[in-house]
Amino acid sequence: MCTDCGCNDNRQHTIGSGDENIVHAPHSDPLLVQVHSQLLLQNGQQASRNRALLEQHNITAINLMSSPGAGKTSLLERTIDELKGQYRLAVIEGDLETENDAARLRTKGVTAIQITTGSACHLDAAMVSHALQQLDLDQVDLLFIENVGNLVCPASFDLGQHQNVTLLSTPEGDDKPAKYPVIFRAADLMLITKCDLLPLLDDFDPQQARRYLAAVAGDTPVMQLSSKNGRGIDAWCAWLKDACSHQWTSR
Ligand SMILES: Nc1nc2c(ncn2[C@@H]2O[C@H](COP(=O)(O)OP(=O)(O)OP(=O)(O)O)[C@@H](O)[C@H]2O)c(=O)[nH]1
Ligand SMILES: [Mg+2]
Repeated sequence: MCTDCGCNDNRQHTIGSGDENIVHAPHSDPLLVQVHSQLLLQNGQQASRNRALLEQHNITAINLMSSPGAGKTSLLERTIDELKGQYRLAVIEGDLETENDAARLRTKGVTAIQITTGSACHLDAAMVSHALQQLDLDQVDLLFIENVGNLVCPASFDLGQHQNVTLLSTPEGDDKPAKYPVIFRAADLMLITKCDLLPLLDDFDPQQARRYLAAVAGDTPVMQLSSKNGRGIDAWCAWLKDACSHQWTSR
């Protein structure tokens, strides 16, 4: 897909039905590894600058990551309804194409900057830096960054955020933390979304999802919610308020 994170690396791999049939992908070409390392180093430097800028303006930044369609924008719509009167909110939206998500959020009365990445399957710190230049940072308390829908690459790119939130929607299956550990390990909070669908899904067990998460990410907190019926949104907003009350200083 993208040209810089290595996800289009054509390494051979096979997945079988049992452990004996799993062939682990071989290590990449050392030159490729070097290029990726350099890229991640530069990204990290830009992310540190982004974070310092946000902190100069007392802004808390939350990076939302999930597979496509897990409910990131719907959650933001709900969250904006709940918090609009209490915090000055802004959103940076990441998608390959279209301004649809930013347009949805603007109807809620918040500033939303859309980044269209073209072919890149994640946001990076330079893209976020560019978007930050379009915001009046003195008018923002809480900034959401909705990353491109993808359970792999976004985890590798620091954007300058203060907290990572990874969404797992119930129709995706409860085994995703086990299969995509990197993005769940990066999370400061996992949200199990679309919980209104649980009565219809006979094979999503929230306790099993929590166990899979614990196996890869220890005691990362988990919340269950639904943007459709509003259950769990209070606890999520309380978590956000707690994040906003924190005095962030550059790591
Ligand atoms: N039943 C149910 N559907 C939901 C919920 N949240 C979102 N959806 C639906 O899921 C679909 C995708 O929701 P979005 O909020 O656009 O998902 P997204 O993660 O922002 O998607 P991308 O930006 O494309 O990655 C829409 O049809 C939503 O109506 C929920 O809590 N319950
Ligand atoms: Mg979206």
